Amino acid sequence: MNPTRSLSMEELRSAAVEVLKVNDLGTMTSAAPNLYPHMWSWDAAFVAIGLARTSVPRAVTELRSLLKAQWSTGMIPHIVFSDNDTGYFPGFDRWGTESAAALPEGIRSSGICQPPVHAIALRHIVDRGRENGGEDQEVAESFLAESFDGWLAWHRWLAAVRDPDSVGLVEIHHGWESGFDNSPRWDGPYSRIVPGPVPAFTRRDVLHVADASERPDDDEYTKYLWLVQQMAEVGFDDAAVQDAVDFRVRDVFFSAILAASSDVLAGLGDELGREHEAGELRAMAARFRAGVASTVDPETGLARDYDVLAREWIGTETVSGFAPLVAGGDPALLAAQRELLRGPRWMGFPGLRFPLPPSTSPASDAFRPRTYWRGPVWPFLNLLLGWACARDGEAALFEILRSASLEQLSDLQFGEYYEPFTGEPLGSLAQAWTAAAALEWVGSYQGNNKGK
Ligand code: 9WN
Repeated sequence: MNPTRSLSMEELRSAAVEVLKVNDLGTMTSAAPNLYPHMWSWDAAFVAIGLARTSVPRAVTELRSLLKAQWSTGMIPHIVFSDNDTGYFPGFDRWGTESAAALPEGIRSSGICQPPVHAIALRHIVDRGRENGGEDQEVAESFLAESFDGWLAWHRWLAAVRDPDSVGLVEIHHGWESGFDNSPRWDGPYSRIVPGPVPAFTRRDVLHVADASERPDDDEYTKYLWLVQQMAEVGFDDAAVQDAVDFRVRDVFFSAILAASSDVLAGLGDELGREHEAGELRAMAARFRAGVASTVDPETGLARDYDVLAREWIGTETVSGFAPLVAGGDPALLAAQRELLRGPRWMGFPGLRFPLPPSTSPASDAFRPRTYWRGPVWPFLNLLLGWACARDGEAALFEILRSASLEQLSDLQFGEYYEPFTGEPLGSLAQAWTAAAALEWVGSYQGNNKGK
């Protein structure tokens, strides 16, 4: 967005605020008004980052609601269901988590998790609180003190339960855990799953998008439900799930987020005088950062996932290959990755509407420009990449991501994902984390330009 058009920036800000209001269910924010009428774990973290730009107390409420749903094991579930039982499939009744021993009393949640972006959101809340001072600062700091142990338990659970052999990579048991549901990353593992009988189902997601081909297909959904069923049969017990489930993959992008977030949580721990735990978190960050770096394919320069059951690397050309940029670490690796990201297979691919990375490289055979995680651009991911650039002092790439994102989002549609060549918003409109990303980009722009 042209910086001189500050009026548009203000318009973008207020439209984004409106979207978060539309999705506001009181103490949680729905991921989207129709398609996703519940709270999703990693969406909630991005939403909290956006909310912190408008109301620190409301941002705190968002994370507090999520943390209330934390299982006694430490896991934070990927969906916390609202009372809207009809809008989304699979709903709480289909998950079978009711009988899971670790589900907290009175909570309705799914039984799997999503990437741990939460400490990064908490850092944003504390920073905004301190900038504003007064009550905002008090609310943010007391939430930090109140919630630190919850986030710590979450990170410990991921490290102990999902990386029992300390390879520095998080094992996931469902494509939904990655948040990249039907990415070509998972085509290999899913192709080997032969689902047993799955009770009949009626999908609702396809009712809420203009074109059903923008979503995963029914065969994909049958496998998604089969995995849920396998986990439900063993009561979502951590050890039993690992033996029972047909999908076991070490997810490099999830691992990178755990590395980055653990460092951030360590910093917050220092502020609370929890040096011992901060040290533990820094060691965790180092372990997962090394795990992520160890997956990089020397030929393509991209990080890879690992299929545990098939014992093979997954080398698809998706944006998750840039996991090292999120994890941080070795300057030479990061410099090479930034060059690749800005190069002709990614942000520099000819004809892109905006220089923003598609979820799958357009140069790959797997690329589908309109289908969900198979090609479209996801705005929240660009915010995450931008955050990592700011952390690493990479002003040039940060600025490209920010100005392109502001341009993209100035259509005021807040699409869930975007067609890379036309810039058309796809999936759901008024998607909460897209609006939150807009608020954060606008806020960071205005914050840097105060008094100019
Ligand atoms: C399943 C809410 C979520 C995101 C995911 C995205 C999509 C759900 C779905 O929507 O997943 O969890 O039903 O398709 O893939 O990243 O958290 O926005």
